[in-house]
Amino acid sequence: MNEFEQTYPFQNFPLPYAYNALEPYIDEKTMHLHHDKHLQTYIDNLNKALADYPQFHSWTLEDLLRNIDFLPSEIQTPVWRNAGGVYNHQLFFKTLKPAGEEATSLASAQPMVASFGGMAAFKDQMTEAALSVFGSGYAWLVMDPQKKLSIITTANQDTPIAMSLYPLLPLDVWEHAYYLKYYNVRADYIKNWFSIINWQEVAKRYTENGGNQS
Ligand code: MN3
Repeated sequence: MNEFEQTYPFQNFPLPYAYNALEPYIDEKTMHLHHDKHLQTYIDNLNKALADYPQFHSWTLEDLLRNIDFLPSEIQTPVWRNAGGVYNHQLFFKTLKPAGEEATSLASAQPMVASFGGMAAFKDQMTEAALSVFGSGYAWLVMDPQKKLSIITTANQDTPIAMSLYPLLPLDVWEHAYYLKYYNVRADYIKNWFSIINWQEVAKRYTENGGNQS
């Protein structure tokens, strides 16, 4: 079972790398707080919201987020916010990797960034989107049902899953993701994030969902 197949009670999966593995781009303390405190709080609150509703205990995060209207109205908001928080963070952490493996990783990116005009153009568009998020949210590389790729932004813990879009790569631009190291300079955090993208993982999601490798 992986992060996205699990059901109630949801649990926090360990990071697929050490807490300090993303240094110097993301610092160890931020990773501890982000994974062990912020993500854990979403998990705890999601479990709390669902505790008295056993009819949803076999639903995955995607089931919950795609069918939020079928939930009793009193738990729609907490489940929406917290299931989104769990899903978005699990994908964010999973699509990062230690710096220094860029060559193989970048080769995996080619089929996806080609549709934006190459890596430089992709970076420009992703950066522009991430800088445009007002307050807390994410920038995303997503795939639509016709397999077309695009870059979108979402607010808070809203997730593309609920918009019939398949998320390939999230960039968390909540201040908790970068403030300890970068303070208010979101642009520097974004610039460095490009060095620690796990493009192999992103490419795996892309092909598993029917993306064209040519
Ligand atoms: Mn976050």
